[in-house]
Amino acid sequence: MTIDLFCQVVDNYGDIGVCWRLAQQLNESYPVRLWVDDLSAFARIEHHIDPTATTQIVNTITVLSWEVASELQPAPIVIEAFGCDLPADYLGQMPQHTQLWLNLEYLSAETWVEELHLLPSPQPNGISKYFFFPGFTAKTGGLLRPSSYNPASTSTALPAWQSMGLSAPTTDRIAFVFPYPNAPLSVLYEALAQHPESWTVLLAATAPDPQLSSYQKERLTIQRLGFIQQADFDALMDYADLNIMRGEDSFVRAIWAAKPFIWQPYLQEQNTHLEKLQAWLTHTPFDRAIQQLIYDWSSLQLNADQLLKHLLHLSDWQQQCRNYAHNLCLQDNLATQLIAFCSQKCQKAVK
Ligand code: TRH
Repeated sequence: MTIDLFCQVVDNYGDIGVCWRLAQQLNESYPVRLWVDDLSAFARIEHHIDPTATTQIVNTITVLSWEVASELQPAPIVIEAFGCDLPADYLGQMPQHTQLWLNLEYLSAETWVEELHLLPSPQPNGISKYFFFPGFTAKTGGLLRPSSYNPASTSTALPAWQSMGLSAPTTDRIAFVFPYPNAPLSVLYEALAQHPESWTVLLAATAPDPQLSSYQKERLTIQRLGFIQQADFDALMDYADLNIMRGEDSFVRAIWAAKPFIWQPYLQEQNTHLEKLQAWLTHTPFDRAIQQLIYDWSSLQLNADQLLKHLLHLSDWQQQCRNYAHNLCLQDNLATQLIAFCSQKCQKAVK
């Protein structure tokens, strides 16, 4: 049972970030062909990808450019990520070959997700497409989680500093920061500079250049990263003392790192992203002050004293994050749930 997973890179790296993670986990059970419309974005987060090759195999996964979609037969199981429109020729051929078609939706903690998860929707080519919603509750498709993840013993591996072009930080603490351009980084720098311990800030490739006062320059070490592989990105989250993440994919991975973290959701019109953020926060076991801190980062209301207060009690904050990761682990992860659904549906089709 081959799975075709289709990824369209809309903007940023979340689409390919989620798809690459998912492809590797599904590939533990079924052969996977990952179709990507923008291989150059993929190559930035996975250095084994050749952006000019329309067909290649990386980590035993066949990676295909959308350009060759008319040349190959559709797989028995087809997953489109985030409602991407599949190539027309491919859609036309699906009825002869495809048993199950799924749309992997964006992550949301809003309550309507439970009602829509796994609903079928008949399509013009005659096949029903099922909506698969990731989520935080038992009635959703769960979260992408490393398959070997154990909340009781999270990774203590050293990041591959040299291969990332970095020297190992020598400060007391490390903050790993992957923000949207409007994030209140000046507040972060102000708080970290006042902290009694010394801090290194690892700034992701896409982050704005830091604007520091001379006092902050003395107190803080800033290391700017180039684009690093997703596996290295994850290792940094596991190693850092504070993760400031964004979007969808790095946010979920930060949960499993079980270190103090702040999530900044993808910016949407009319502040819809703040509603999404609030829906998630009310699901978390974080205390009121931590919830407020995370909300205020995205609503741009945060002040340095508020952040510093939590940085001075990092171990309390970390314990809350550990408990949260532990609780969420009681739920099957997204890849396991997807595989179970595919097996159930395809068995029915064979009978
Ligand atoms: O890049 P993002 O902002 O992606 C966003 C969101 O997913 C959003 O929900 C979606 O609607 C929009 O894209 C289209 O943030 P995200 O989701 O955290 O994805 C970033 C991925 O890129 C993640 O897998 C980590 C990876 N990455 C690296 O591996 N190396 C790097 O150097 C960088 C900067 C990122």
